[in-house]
Amino acid sequence: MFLLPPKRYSELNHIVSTLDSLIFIVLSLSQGELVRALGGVTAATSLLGVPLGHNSSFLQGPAFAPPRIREAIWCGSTNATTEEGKELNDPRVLTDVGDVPVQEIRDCGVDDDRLMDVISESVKLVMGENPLRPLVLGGDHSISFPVVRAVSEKLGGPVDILHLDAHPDIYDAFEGNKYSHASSFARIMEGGYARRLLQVGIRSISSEGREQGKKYGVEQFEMRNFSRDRHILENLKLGEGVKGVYISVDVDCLDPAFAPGVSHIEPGGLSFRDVLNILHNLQADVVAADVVEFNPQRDTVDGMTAMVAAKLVRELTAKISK
Ligand SMILES: [Mn+2]
Repeated sequence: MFLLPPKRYSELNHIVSTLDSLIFIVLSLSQGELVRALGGVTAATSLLGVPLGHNSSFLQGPAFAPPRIREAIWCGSTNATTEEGKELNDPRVLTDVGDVPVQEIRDCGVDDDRLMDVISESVKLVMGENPLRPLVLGGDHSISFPVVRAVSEKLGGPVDILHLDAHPDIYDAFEGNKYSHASSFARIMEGGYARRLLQVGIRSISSEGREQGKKYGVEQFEMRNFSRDRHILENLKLGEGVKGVYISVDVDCLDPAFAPGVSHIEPGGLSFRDVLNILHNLQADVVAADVVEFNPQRDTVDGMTAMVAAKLVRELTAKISK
Protein backbone atom coordinates (compact mmCIF):
# COMPACT_ATOMS: atom_id res chain seq x y z
CA MET A 1 0.00 0.00 0.00
CA PHE A 2 1.42 3.37 -0.99
CA LEU A 3 1.09 6.14 1.60
CA LEU A 4 1.45 9.20 -0.61
CA PRO A 5 -0.43 12.50 -1.02
CA PRO A 6 -3.10 12.19 -3.76
CA LYS A 7 -1.28 14.19 -6.43
CA ARG A 8 1.65 11.81 -6.21
CA TYR A 9 -0.63 9.00 -7.34
CA SER A 10 -0.93 10.44 -10.85
CA GLU A 11 2.86 10.66 -11.10
CA LEU A 12 3.13 7.08 -9.95
CA ASN A 13 0.46 6.09 -12.43
CA HIS A 14 2.79 7.15 -15.24
CA ILE A 15 5.85 5.36 -13.97
CA VAL A 16 4.32 2.34 -12.31
CA SER A 17 4.70 -0.01 -15.28
CA THR A 18 8.36 0.92 -15.59
CA LEU A 19 8.87 0.53 -11.86
CA ASP A 20 7.17 -2.81 -11.86
CA SER A 21 9.28 -4.02 -14.74
CA LEU A 22 12.43 -2.87 -12.98
CA ILE A 23 11.45 -4.74 -9.83
CA PHE A 24 11.06 -7.90 -11.84
CA ILE A 25 14.23 -7.41 -13.81
CA VAL A 26 16.17 -7.24 -10.55
CA LEU A 27 14.37 -10.19 -8.97
CA SER A 28 14.36 -12.51 -11.94
CA LEU A 29 17.92 -11.63 -12.89
CA SER A 30 19.21 -12.71 -9.52
CA GLN A 31 17.20 -15.95 -9.57
CA GLY A 32 18.17 -16.71 -13.18
CA GLU A 33 21.84 -15.98 -12.49
CA LEU A 34 21.78 -18.24 -9.46
CA VAL A 35 20.32 -21.14 -11.43
CA ARG A 36 22.72 -20.62 -14.35
CA ALA A 37 25.67 -20.50 -11.96
CA LEU A 38 24.62 -23.83 -10.43
CA GLY A 39 24.09 -25.24 -13.93
CA GLY A 40 23.12 -28.63 -15.26
CA VAL A 41 19.41 -28.05 -15.92
CA THR A 42 17.41 -27.09 -19.00
CA ALA A 43 14.26 -25.89 -17.19
CA ALA A 44 13.81 -24.53 -13.67
CA THR A 45 10.42 -23.56 -12.31
CA SER A 46 10.02 -20.06 -10.91
CA LEU A 47 6.98 -19.01 -8.89
CA LEU A 48 5.37 -15.69 -9.83
CA GLY A 49 2.43 -14.52 -7.73
CA VAL A 50 -0.42 -12.57 -9.30
CA PRO A 51 -2.68 -11.62 -6.36
CA LEU A 52 -5.64 -10.45 -8.44
CA GLY A 53 -9.27 -11.09 -7.39
CA HIS A 54 -11.34 -8.26 -8.84
CA ASN A 55 -12.23 -10.02 -12.11
CA SER A 56 -14.17 -12.67 -10.25
CA SER A 57 -17.94 -12.56 -10.74
CA PHE A 58 -18.62 -13.84 -7.21
CA LEU A 59 -15.94 -13.62 -4.48
CA GLN A 60 -12.57 -11.85 -4.54
CA GLY A 61 -10.70 -13.97 -1.99
CA PRO A 62 -8.26 -15.50 -4.53
CA ALA A 63 -6.36 -12.19 -4.33
CA PHE A 64 -5.06 -13.42 -0.97
CA ALA A 65 -3.91 -16.85 -2.19
CA PRO A 66 -0.21 -16.53 -3.18
CA PRO A 67 1.28 -16.06 0.33
CA ARG A 68 -0.94 -18.84 1.73
CA ILE A 69 0.21 -21.22 -1.03
CA ARG A 70 3.90 -20.40 -0.44
CA GLU A 71 3.45 -20.92 3.29
CA ALA A 72 1.93 -24.35 2.63
CA ILE A 73 4.67 -25.34 0.13
CA TRP A 74 7.29 -24.90 2.84
CA CYS A 75 5.14 -26.05 5.77
CA GLY A 76 7.09 -28.24 8.20
CA SER A 77 4.38 -30.90 8.17
CA THR A 78 5.70 -32.33 4.92
CA ASN A 79 9.12 -32.71 3.31
CA ALA A 80 10.52 -30.92 0.26
CA THR A 81 10.51 -33.93 -2.05
CA THR A 82 7.88 -34.40 -4.76
CA GLU A 83 6.21 -37.76 -5.34
CA GLU A 84 8.58 -38.66 -8.17
CA GLY A 85 11.68 -37.52 -6.25
CA LYS A 86 12.47 -33.89 -7.20
CA GLU A 87 13.98 -31.79 -4.40
CA LEU A 88 12.11 -28.50 -4.13
CA ASN A 89 14.75 -26.81 -1.99
CA ASP A 90 17.21 -27.06 -4.89
CA PRO A 91 17.00 -23.70 -6.74
CA ARG A 92 17.60 -25.58 -10.00
CA VAL A 93 14.18 -27.12 -9.38
CA LEU A 94 12.25 -24.22 -7.80
CA THR A 95 12.88 -20.49 -7.40
CA ASP A 96 10.54 -17.60 -6.64
CA VAL A 97 10.57 -14.08 -8.09
CA GLY A 98 7.80 -12.74 -5.84
CA ASP A 99 4.48 -11.11 -6.67
CA VAL A 100 3.30 -8.61 -9.26
CA PRO A 101 2.09 -5.76 -6.98
CA VAL A 102 -1.45 -5.87 -8.37
CA GLN A 103 -3.26 -3.95 -5.63
CA GLU A 104 -0.63 -1.20 -5.45
CA ILE A 105 -0.84 -0.75 -9.23
CA ARG A 106 -4.66 -0.56 -9.09
CA ASP A 107 -4.45 1.93 -6.21
CA CYS A 108 -2.64 4.22 -8.65
CA GLY A 109 -5.65 4.20 -10.96
CA VAL A 110 -4.24 1.83 -13.57
CA ASP A 111 -7.02 0.20 -15.64
CA ASP A 112 -7.27 -3.46 -16.59
CA ASP A 113 -5.93 -3.03 -20.13
CA ARG A 114 -2.65 -1.79 -18.69
CA LEU A 115 -2.69 -4.13 -15.72
CA MET A 116 -2.98 -7.12 -18.07
CA ASP A 117 0.00 -5.75 -20.01
CA VAL A 118 2.04 -5.48 -16.79
CA ILE A 119 1.22 -9.12 -15.96
CA SER A 120 2.25 -10.23 -19.47
CA GLU A 121 5.49 -8.23 -19.29
CA SER A 122 6.30 -9.73 -15.89
CA VAL A 123 5.87 -13.26 -17.29
CA LYS A 124 8.10 -12.39 -20.25
CA LEU A 125 10.80 -11.06 -17.93
CA VAL A 126 10.86 -14.35 -16.05
CA MET A 127 11.00 -16.30 -19.33
CA GLY A 128 13.84 -14.07 -20.49
CA GLU A 129 15.95 -15.52 -17.67
CA ASN A 130 16.69 -18.91 -19.20
CA PRO A 131 16.27 -21.58 -17.83
CA LEU A 132 13.47 -20.12 -15.65
CA ARG A 133 9.92 -21.15 -16.55
CA PRO A 134 6.98 -19.42 -14.82
CA LEU A 135 4.54 -21.20 -12.54
CA VAL A 136 1.99 -18.52 -11.75
CA LEU A 137 0.09 -18.42 -8.46
CA GLY A 138 -3.36 -16.83 -8.83
CA GLY A 139 -5.44 -15.00 -8.30
CA ASP A 140 -8.71 -15.56 -10.04
CA HIS A 141 -8.77 -17.25 -13.45
CA SER A 142 -8.65 -13.97 -15.40
CA ILE A 143 -4.86 -14.04 -15.03
CA SER A 144 -4.49 -16.99 -17.40
CA PHE A 145 -5.17 -14.75 -20.40
CA PRO A 146 -2.24 -12.33 -19.93
CA VAL A 147 0.01 -15.21 -18.83
CA VAL A 148 -0.71 -17.45 -21.84
CA ARG A 149 -0.51 -14.45 -24.17
CA ALA A 150 2.99 -13.71 -22.83
CA VAL A 151 4.10 -17.34 -23.10
CA SER A 152 2.91 -17.60 -26.71
CA GLU A 153 4.39 -14.24 -27.73
CA LYS A 154 7.69 -14.99 -26.04
CA LEU A 155 7.99 -18.44 -27.64
CA GLY A 156 6.79 -17.20 -31.03
CA GLY A 157 3.73 -19.39 -31.57
CA PRO A 158 0.76 -21.12 -30.01
CA VAL A 159 0.92 -23.72 -27.24
CA ASP A 160 -1.36 -26.63 -26.36
CA ILE A 161 -3.29 -26.06 -23.13
CA LEU A 162 -4.41 -28.62 -20.58
CA HIS A 163 -7.07 -26.81 -18.53
CA LEU A 164 -8.45 -28.50 -15.39
CA ASP A 165 -11.61 -26.79 -14.14
CA ALA A 166 -15.27 -27.29 -13.20
CA HIS A 167 -16.05 -24.46 -15.65
CA PRO A 168 -15.00 -23.76 -19.26
CA ASP A 169 -14.40 -20.00 -18.59
CA ILE A 170 -15.11 -19.24 -22.23
CA TYR A 171 -17.95 -16.70 -22.17
CA ASP A 172 -17.36 -13.98 -24.74
CA ALA A 173 -17.79 -11.57 -21.80
CA PHE A 174 -19.35 -12.06 -18.38
CA GLU A 175 -21.53 -9.33 -16.85
CA GLY A 176 -19.99 -6.94 -19.38
CA ASN A 177 -16.40 -7.72 -18.39
CA LYS A 178 -14.20 -9.05 -21.21
CA TYR A 179 -11.46 -9.71 -18.63
CA SER A 180 -13.81 -11.71 -16.38
CA HIS A 181 -12.45 -14.91 -14.84
CA ALA A 182 -15.28 -16.58 -16.81
CA SER A 183 -13.91 -15.29 -20.15
CA SER A 184 -10.15 -15.90 -20.03
CA PHE A 185 -10.20 -18.81 -22.49
CA ALA A 186 -12.28 -16.85 -25.01
CA ARG A 187 -9.53 -14.20 -24.99
CA ILE A 188 -6.84 -16.89 -25.35
CA MET A 189 -8.55 -18.66 -28.26
CA GLU A 190 -9.52 -15.51 -30.18
CA GLY A 191 -5.93 -14.30 -29.78
CA GLY A 192 -4.59 -17.48 -31.41
CA TYR A 193 -2.37 -18.24 -28.40
CA ALA A 194 -3.41 -21.91 -28.24
CA ARG A 195 -3.71 -24.63 -30.88
CA ARG A 196 -5.44 -27.30 -28.79
CA LEU A 197 -7.39 -26.52 -25.65
CA LEU A 198 -8.37 -29.55 -23.56
CA GLN A 199 -10.80 -28.77 -20.73
CA VAL A 200 -11.04 -31.49 -18.08
CA GLY A 201 -13.32 -31.70 -15.04
CA ILE A 202 -16.15 -29.70 -16.61
CA ARG A 203 -19.48 -30.01 -14.79
CA SER A 204 -20.93 -26.49 -14.76
CA ILE A 205 -21.41 -25.41 -18.36
CA SER A 206 -24.12 -23.32 -19.99
CA SER A 207 -25.33 -23.50 -23.60
CA GLU A 208 -23.06 -20.53 -24.39
CA GLY A 209 -20.15 -22.47 -22.92
CA ARG A 210 -20.85 -25.35 -25.30
CA GLU A 211 -21.38 -23.07 -28.31
CA GLN A 212 -18.18 -21.15 -27.62
CA GLY A 213 -16.39 -24.48 -27.17
CA LYS A 214 -17.54 -25.61 -30.62
CA LYS A 215 -16.68 -22.23 -32.16
CA TYR A 216 -13.08 -22.45 -30.97
CA GLY A 217 -12.66 -26.22 -31.44
CA VAL A 218 -12.20 -26.84 -27.72
CA GLU A 219 -12.00 -30.46 -26.54
CA GLN A 220 -14.34 -30.44 -23.54
CA PHE A 221 -14.12 -33.52 -21.30
CA GLU A 222 -17.13 -33.42 -19.00
CA MET A 223 -17.14 -35.07 -15.58
CA ARG A 224 -20.34 -36.98 -16.40
CA ASN A 225 -18.25 -38.96 -18.91
CA PHE A 226 -15.09 -39.23 -16.80
CA SER A 227 -15.28 -43.01 -16.30
CA ARG A 228 -15.39 -43.40 -20.09
CA ASP A 229 -12.65 -40.79 -20.76
CA ARG A 230 -10.30 -41.72 -17.93
CA HIS A 231 -8.00 -43.87 -20.07
CA ILE A 232 -7.53 -41.07 -22.63
CA LEU A 233 -6.93 -38.42 -19.97
CA GLU A 234 -4.43 -40.52 -18.06
CA ASN A 235 -2.38 -41.13 -21.22
CA LEU A 236 -2.18 -37.70 -22.85
CA LYS A 237 0.59 -36.65 -25.20
CA LEU A 238 0.45 -32.95 -26.08
CA GLY A 239 2.47 -30.17 -27.65
CA GLU A 240 3.97 -31.86 -30.70
CA GLY A 241 4.35 -29.34 -33.52
CA VAL A 242 3.76 -26.32 -31.28
CA LYS A 243 5.89 -24.37 -28.81
CA GLY A 244 5.06 -26.51 -25.81
CA VAL A 245 2.31 -27.17 -23.30
CA TYR A 246 0.68 -24.85 -20.78
CA ILE A 247 -1.20 -26.29 -17.79
CA SER A 248 -3.90 -24.23 -16.06
CA VAL A 249 -5.30 -25.71 -12.86
CA ASP A 250 -8.40 -24.15 -11.33
CA VAL A 251 -8.54 -25.66 -7.84
CA ASP A 252 -12.31 -26.12 -8.29
CA CYS A 253 -11.61 -28.90 -10.81
CA LEU A 254 -11.36 -30.96 -7.64
CA ASP A 255 -14.44 -32.17 -5.86
CA PRO A 256 -15.20 -29.84 -2.91
CA ALA A 257 -14.61 -32.85 -0.63
CA PHE A 258 -10.92 -32.48 -1.52
CA ALA A 259 -10.75 -28.69 -1.88
CA PRO A 260 -13.48 -26.75 -0.04
CA GLY A 261 -11.59 -23.43 -0.16
CA VAL A 262 -12.78 -22.21 -3.56
CA SER A 263 -15.23 -19.51 -4.60
CA HIS A 264 -17.41 -21.77 -6.75
CA ILE A 265 -18.19 -24.98 -4.88
CA GLU A 266 -19.30 -27.51 -7.50
CA PRO A 267 -19.91 -31.12 -6.41
CA GLY A 268 -19.07 -34.09 -8.61
CA GLY A 269 -15.46 -33.26 -9.37
CA LEU A 270 -12.10 -34.95 -9.72
CA SER A 271 -10.27 -36.57 -6.83
CA PHE A 272 -6.79 -35.31 -6.03
CA ARG A 273 -5.35 -38.61 -7.25
CA ASP A 274 -7.29 -38.31 -10.54
CA VAL A 275 -5.54 -34.97 -11.13
CA LEU A 276 -2.11 -36.36 -10.21
CA ASN A 277 -2.59 -39.37 -12.49
CA ILE A 278 -3.39 -37.02 -15.39
CA LEU A 279 -0.38 -34.78 -14.63
CA HIS A 280 2.15 -37.51 -13.84
CA ASN A 281 1.32 -39.48 -17.00
CA LEU A 282 1.18 -36.48 -19.34
CA GLN A 283 3.89 -36.60 -22.01
CA ALA A 284 4.76 -32.99 -22.76
CA ASP A 285 7.32 -30.20 -22.59
CA VAL A 286 5.52 -28.03 -20.04
CA VAL A 287 6.66 -24.44 -20.65
CA ALA A 288 4.53 -22.71 -18.01
CA ALA A 289 1.55 -23.26 -15.71
CA ASP A 290 -0.82 -21.63 -13.28
CA VAL A 291 -2.77 -22.62 -10.17
CA VAL A 292 -5.77 -20.33 -9.70
CA GLU A 293 -9.02 -19.76 -7.79
CA PHE A 294 -7.88 -20.97 -4.36
CA ASN A 295 -9.88 -18.75 -2.00
CA PRO A 296 -8.30 -18.63 1.50
CA GLN A 297 -11.39 -16.85 2.85
CA ARG A 298 -13.37 -20.06 2.32
CA ASP A 299 -10.73 -22.52 3.46
CA THR A 300 -11.00 -24.68 6.56
CA VAL A 301 -9.42 -23.22 9.71
CA ASP A 302 -6.39 -25.48 9.36
CA GLY A 303 -5.78 -24.45 5.75
CA MET A 304 -6.58 -27.77 4.07
CA THR A 305 -7.11 -26.27 0.61
CA ALA A 306 -3.89 -24.25 0.91
CA MET A 307 -2.08 -27.58 1.25
CA VAL A 308 -3.99 -28.93 -1.74
CA ALA A 309 -3.04 -25.90 -3.86
CA ALA A 310 0.54 -26.18 -2.62
CA LYS A 311 0.77 -29.84 -3.59
CA LEU A 312 -0.56 -28.99 -7.05
CA VAL A 313 2.24 -26.42 -7.29
CA ARG A 314 4.83 -28.93 -6.05
CA GLU A 315 3.83 -31.61 -8.54
CA LEU A 316 3.58 -29.09 -11.41
CA THR A 317 7.07 -27.93 -10.49
CA ALA A 318 8.29 -31.49 -10.88
CA LYS A 319 6.60 -31.62 -14.27
CA ILE A 320 8.22 -28.40 -15.52
CA SER A 321 11.75 -28.64 -14.08
CA LYS A 322 14.29 -30.85 -15.82
MN1 LIG B 1 -13.65 -22.90 -12.08
